[in-house]
Amino acid sequence: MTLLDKTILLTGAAGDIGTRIRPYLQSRYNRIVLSDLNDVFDLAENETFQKADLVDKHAMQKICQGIDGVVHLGGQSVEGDWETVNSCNIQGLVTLLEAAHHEGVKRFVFASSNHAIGMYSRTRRICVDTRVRPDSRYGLSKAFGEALCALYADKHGIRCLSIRIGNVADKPVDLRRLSMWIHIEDLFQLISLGLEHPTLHNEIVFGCSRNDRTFWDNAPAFRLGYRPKHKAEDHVADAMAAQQKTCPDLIGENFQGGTFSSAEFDGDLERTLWS
Ligand code: 15L
Repeated sequence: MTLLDKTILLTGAAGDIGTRIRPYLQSRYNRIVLSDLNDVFDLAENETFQKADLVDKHAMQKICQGIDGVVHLGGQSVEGDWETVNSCNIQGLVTLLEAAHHEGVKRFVFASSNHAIGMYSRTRRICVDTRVRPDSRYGLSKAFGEALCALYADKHGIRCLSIRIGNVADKPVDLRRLSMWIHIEDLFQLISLGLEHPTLHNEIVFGCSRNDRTFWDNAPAFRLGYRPKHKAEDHVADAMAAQQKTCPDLIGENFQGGTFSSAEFDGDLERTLWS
């Protein structure tokens, strides 16, 4: 198969999604630059690795040289204290996008998260224009990232796609994930739309497969041409069996963000759910 003549930077390459997505990138693009704070192993012929910290301005400028498109999975991927979230996900993203702009990078795919809208009730069906309702400091950093992408798209012409990823796994691991699971092959489809769609300006899409129980109206993704292949419902028996083994979470079970929503929760449950 002929590979597209593009150089793609993948941050967070040593992480779970980074590791899963690498074979797909390898089979589609000519050159892939992997980056992470941790080591990455088993490089393919068309992969190189640069160990780098997202907040290191000089390292980010160097790494963005000659890059056509960035797939940004790096940073903090779960809840953290303010200092960590600020450094990894706020400062780190600012540094990377600023470097991308400086080096003339044309495309930026941002791994946002369902936790940007995790305080919505599971009874609500929302679209990407529904206002953000972060369920955590981590979720807030993802909402910030989506807004930062808008700024760099509108002011500097970088074509941006923010993917509010649900949950990447071999199959949905509980009841909540039946609504928001995404197979890695479907996620790659979204990523490649971000890297290649000819008229993309700046979009937010939900990163989920063909899930009957979805909380989300994913019309912008379908308009870009997204056609997910995988269905959470094909794994319903396994997901329900796994759900039986999870600890009850009387707060989290109401919210799209699950345990991220219930962590540190001391608010007014009814008022939050119905507003
Ligand atoms: C996320 O954003 C996290 O990165 C991942 O670890 C999962 O917790 C996922 O959301 C989820 O909501 O299942």
